[in-house]
Amino acid sequence: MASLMLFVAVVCQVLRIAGTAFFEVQYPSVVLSAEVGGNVTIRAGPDIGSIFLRSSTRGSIYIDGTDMMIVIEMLNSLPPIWSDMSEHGSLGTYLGGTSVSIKVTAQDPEGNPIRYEKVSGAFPPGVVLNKATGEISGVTPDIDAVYEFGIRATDNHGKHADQTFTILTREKNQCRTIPCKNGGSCIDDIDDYSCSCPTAYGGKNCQLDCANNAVGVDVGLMNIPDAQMSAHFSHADYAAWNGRLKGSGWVGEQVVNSWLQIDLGSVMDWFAVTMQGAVSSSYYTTTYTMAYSEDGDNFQDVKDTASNTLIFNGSTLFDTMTKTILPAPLQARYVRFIPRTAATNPGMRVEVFACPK
Ligand SMILES: [Ca+2]
Ligand SMILES: [Ca+2]
Repeated sequence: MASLMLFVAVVCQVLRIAGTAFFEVQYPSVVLSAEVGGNVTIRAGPDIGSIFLRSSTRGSIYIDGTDMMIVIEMLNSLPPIWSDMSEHGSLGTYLGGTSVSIKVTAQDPEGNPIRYEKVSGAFPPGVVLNKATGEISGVTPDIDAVYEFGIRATDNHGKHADQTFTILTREKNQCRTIPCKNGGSCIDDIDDYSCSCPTAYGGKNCQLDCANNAVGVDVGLMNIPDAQMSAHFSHADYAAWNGRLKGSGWVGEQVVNSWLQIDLGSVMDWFAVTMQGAVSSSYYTTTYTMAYSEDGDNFQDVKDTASNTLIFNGSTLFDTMTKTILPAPLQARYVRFIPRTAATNPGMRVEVFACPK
């Protein structure tokens, strides 16, 4: 206090130069001057000394409402530093369908939290970045590809550092597990495979024996709904949807022009049928022809190699089942049974054997 009193006593003075009033505090190395109606100036320099504005540990120095201590902290903040990654930023090579979890890491010299974001390139499809943790995770795509991308690590002051990474993916050969049965050959595909089946077999893995693969008209299967069964001329008590194998049977009103039709739901490779008479002992079909169509409008008869319409043997009694295998498989969505000869009225219960395409 004594030295301050001395300081005030020694250096305070009011000057008047050219009619302008000044208040000036002088100390040997610093000068503070205030002009009436004008500026306040603190002068320091090599010739006279330095000026220090000091805050305590948690103190603030405000200029126009801005805490200069925070500004200084931001100016002094150093950008994050990426942890030493493998050569060229490679994050590894992965087979298609691999579940990955890789962490990229940067540290902030001041120990502040870091956010991560992709700033260039592309991640493999199905792989994402956790912006808070730097974890790159997902399931790698089933293709041969190189994915290069840049990730930016940013601290709480907006200081950032970028790093480039690469992930290599390799297509997986889905045929290695030999999925195709019955002599089918496997074709590898993206995320998948397909089987090229011998003629008699079908299904995804050629696992279906087409001539014995019932589409499900049978009452024990019911894959074909009633709405996919129709007929031309039906006996009042024996509608088309009764024409299921082991059901009660469809019965036409007359032999000529009657038919029962099954919509398989999609175009299939059609191989065979089974026919049974209706439950009534007087209603069964002894011979019949078949027509087929892919669109439901344009039907053609099942013919032999000489282009003669084939006549098939139906039931010899109302309850017998007769299976007929086509001379060669046909592509059909709609299969029509057309009675030619019958006991009393033509009646039938049917099943269709086919493989999905
Ligand atoms: Ca920092
Ligand atoms: Ca593949």
